[in-house]
Amino acid sequence: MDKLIITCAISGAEVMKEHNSAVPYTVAEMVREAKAAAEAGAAIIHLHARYDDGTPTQDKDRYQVIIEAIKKELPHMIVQVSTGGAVGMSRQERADVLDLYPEMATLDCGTLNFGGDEIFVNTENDIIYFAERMNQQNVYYEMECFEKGHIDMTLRLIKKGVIKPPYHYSFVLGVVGGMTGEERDFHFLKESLPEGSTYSVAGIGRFEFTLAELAIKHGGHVRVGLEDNIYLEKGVLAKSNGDLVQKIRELAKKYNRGIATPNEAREILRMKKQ
Ligand code: KMH
Ligand code: ZN
Repeated sequence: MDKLIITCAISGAEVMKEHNSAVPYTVAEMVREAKAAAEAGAAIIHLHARYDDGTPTQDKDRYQVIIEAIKKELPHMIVQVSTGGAVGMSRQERADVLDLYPEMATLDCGTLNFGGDEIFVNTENDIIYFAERMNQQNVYYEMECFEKGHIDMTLRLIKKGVIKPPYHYSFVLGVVGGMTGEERDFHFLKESLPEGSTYSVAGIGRFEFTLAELAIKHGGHVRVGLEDNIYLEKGVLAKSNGDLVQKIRELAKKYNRGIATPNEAREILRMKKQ
């Protein structure tokens, strides 16, 4: 089995300090959380930019400042920017960060309910727009799938030549309105992937660690972080993103999976050399 790639979703766009005071907003807080995640073994930082008051933003200038600050401390780290942004943002707003030619970005592969009245909109044309832009700009994409229909969408777009290899997926499971992250969900999605794909899992809330363990056991990769889950265990808030990554590190030991460095992650995912 390949070494385990741990992604840490340090900030998100919805979780706030009121939920967990470690959620980073300022540039300094972003760097602190990225360093904690890296020290515990994360190879990839999944990043949503925030303004100092916590408001999520896709503004490329804000992203640039945060990425440069992270890279100053962690020059080898893979920074994966979000093109999902926050619920309600327009396609153009979400795409602003792509002007920075990031090394890696998310490609959200379908629409879903996001709890209450919220809908996270990703029309077929949105997906085509983001995929084509990232193809042109040589941005490596991680395809976020919140349910099986999203994988089916990628299969159609692969056939049309819109989505190009290497195929790297992320199963984001447990969102209110999306697919749950039970064991059968995991196997169903994994078995639906095209030949030669790599994948990572991101379990939301209570699914974070159970889903991670399945992926570790079956050769997949893992994302954790305050974006997805704020608890280290039931009723115990994580003190930092590093706590969550550390827990995955311990789980990986149980299954004899080594932990990939950022450069090893680039090899495993068949990313272009930087
Ligand atoms: N904040 C969610 C609405 C992504 O990063 O690409 C979308 C999201 C997906 O988090
Ligand atoms: Zn995200």
